[in-house]
Amino acid sequence: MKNLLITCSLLVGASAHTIFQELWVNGVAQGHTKGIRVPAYDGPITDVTSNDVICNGGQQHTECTPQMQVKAGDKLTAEWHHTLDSGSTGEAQDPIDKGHLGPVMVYLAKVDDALTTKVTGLKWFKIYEDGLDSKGQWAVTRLYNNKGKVNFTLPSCVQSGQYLLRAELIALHGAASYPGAQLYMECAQINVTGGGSANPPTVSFPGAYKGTDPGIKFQLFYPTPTTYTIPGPTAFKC
Ligand SMILES: *[C@@H]1O[C@H](CO)[C@@H](O)[C@H](O)[C@H]1NC(C)=O
Ligand SMILES: *[C@@H]1O[C@H](CO)[C@@H](O)[C@H](O)[C@H]1NC(C)=O
Ligand SMILES: [Cu+2]
Repeated sequence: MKNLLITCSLLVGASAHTIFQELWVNGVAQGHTKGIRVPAYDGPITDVTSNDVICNGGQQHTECTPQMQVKAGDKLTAEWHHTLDSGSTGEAQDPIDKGHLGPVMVYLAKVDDALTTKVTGLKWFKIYEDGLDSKGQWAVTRLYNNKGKVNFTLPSCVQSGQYLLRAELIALHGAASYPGAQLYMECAQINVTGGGSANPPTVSFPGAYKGTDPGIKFQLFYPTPTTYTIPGPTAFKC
């Protein structure tokens, strides 16, 4: 790789949180941390007005790998683990502490060059969201039970080209006041082929969330919630 203002070093954080660190395409793993701007530290972002909420701060690629090749309509899987090296340890806090309950979301932003693009100033649209179901189970519990994996579909009508794919999990155990909700997000670099001509409405990061959003300032305990409003726009469908 040449002329990249990024490093390829792998630094491992040590705290009880989580990192999106592997993308699967149609059931095939693309490689651990490959094509994902993984952070050195697994801790959350809590300031929803900060640029850190875009793709987890000024974090580095750990691999100088290029875009992952995906086709519009492909089945994708985002895989989270507690730390970058906890995936095979079987520890109870992998993929995340069970008490870190909340929603899971996926966004896309079209870019000229996914490998080198800056993360500021991009226009994002949501393609997946999962919150609290009618039985009272949270998206994070489903993620935990699926060993960190979340399946979603890349809409078949999105335009071909390069994107950052922002996969996000919000833990609400401290969200009764703001700042308190813990936002965990990383951005994968993808190159989409076989797309359509969709022109979905977009939002900005920061900007898409406010500290007063009912899905950001949220009482997780007493009484046990029965409904939850996922923050951000509704997920785009073709
Ligand atoms: C997710 O997709 C994979 C294949 O891509 C499949 O094996 C797995 O059962 C799916 N998981 C869920 C929870 O649907
Ligand atoms: C993206 O896919 C197109 C079509 O296959 C290909 O021509 C192009 O080289 C790819 N770009 C990158 C950066 O992978
Ligand atoms: Cu945590």
